[in-house]
Amino acid sequence: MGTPVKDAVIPESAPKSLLVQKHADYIAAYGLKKDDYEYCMTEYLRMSGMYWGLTALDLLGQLGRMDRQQVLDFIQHCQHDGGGFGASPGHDPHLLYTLSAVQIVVLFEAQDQVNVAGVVEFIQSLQQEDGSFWGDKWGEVDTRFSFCAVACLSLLNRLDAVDTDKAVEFVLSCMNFDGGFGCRPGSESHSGQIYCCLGFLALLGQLHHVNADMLGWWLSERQLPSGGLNGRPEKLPDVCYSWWVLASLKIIGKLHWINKEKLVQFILACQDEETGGFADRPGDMVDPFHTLFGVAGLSLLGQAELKPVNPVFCMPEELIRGTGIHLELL
Ligand code: BD7
Ligand code: ZN
Repeated sequence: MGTPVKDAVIPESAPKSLLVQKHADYIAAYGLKKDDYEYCMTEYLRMSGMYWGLTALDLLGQLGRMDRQQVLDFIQHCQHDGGGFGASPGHDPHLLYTLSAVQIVVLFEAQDQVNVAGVVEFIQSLQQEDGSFWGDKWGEVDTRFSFCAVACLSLLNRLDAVDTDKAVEFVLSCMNFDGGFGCRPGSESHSGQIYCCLGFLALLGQLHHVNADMLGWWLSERQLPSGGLNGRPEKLPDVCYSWWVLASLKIIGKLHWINKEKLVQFILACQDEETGGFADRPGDMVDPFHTLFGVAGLSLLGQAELKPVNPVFCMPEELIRGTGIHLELL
């Protein structure tokens, strides 16, 4: 007898169609309950939370429901003199929240409302001799930060500000024998990290370094009998990993290597019919993070009611086209 596969169970009663209006209402209401326990507990990642909610709403075609100026005021309060953004006012600047802030600025086409030159200087100051990036002044290195840096600079059309050759050299040094990528040289492959490294290479026109057949095989092995995808072998499926894995497959031209119908069925089953929103797995509590990646995953799978999503930025394709960014996928 082999080891049983860890997997989710989809109840017969689970939703089978996309609850567009429920999700839009859930997101629009989330930002209003500022005294909520859940809301307060997520202050340390608020800027990303705003990006998740606003992007989900935009993909659902309802960004116009949010107060644009209120969001931009918040963002301005989070920018430091050095140019970087913190998660909330008074929080230290970090590349993670700087990317979320830049993504929101692009969603609202509000590039004139922030100190762009400062953002560029902040990112520039974090690149190291070996091409890697620190996330902030404390010096942690991670391929996520390489992606954040290059994604921000691409959106701001300032890739000239860093040494991209060195940056590529570092990310390639994190490639493993299984074709995947980890957070640093020698770290094990992880689908979140793979997504960041593929997005990074796509933005710099360096995807030819990737072994698409080997990596595509590893990624498609993430699909479980329930139809959901996990992030690493032996883990449970999770809606957000559907996104990291699916977007990665899209970038390397292997989206057809998974069973799309089964994945759509899994993602739809993660919706909460009563509250709106998506959970990580059927029956769990919903949150804005899994709601964005559920919606984005369905968009990548061709869901008609949603705007097409860009697999590298996880933003509406129409906006990325508008920036003039040149993105060559495999
Ligand atoms: C960061 C930077 C990027 O450039 C791209 C992606 C990321 C990951 C980041 C994000 O999505 N930003 O938009 N992830 C998070 O902010 C989540 C937040 C979270 C915390 C707790 C519960 C749910 C969400 N974080 C910090 C995570 O570690 C989540 C946690 C989790 C979600 N589901 C199960 N656990 N994991 C996660 O994002 O994994 C994907 C990932 C890992 C490494 C690199 C890139 C993606
Ligand atoms: Zn998750």
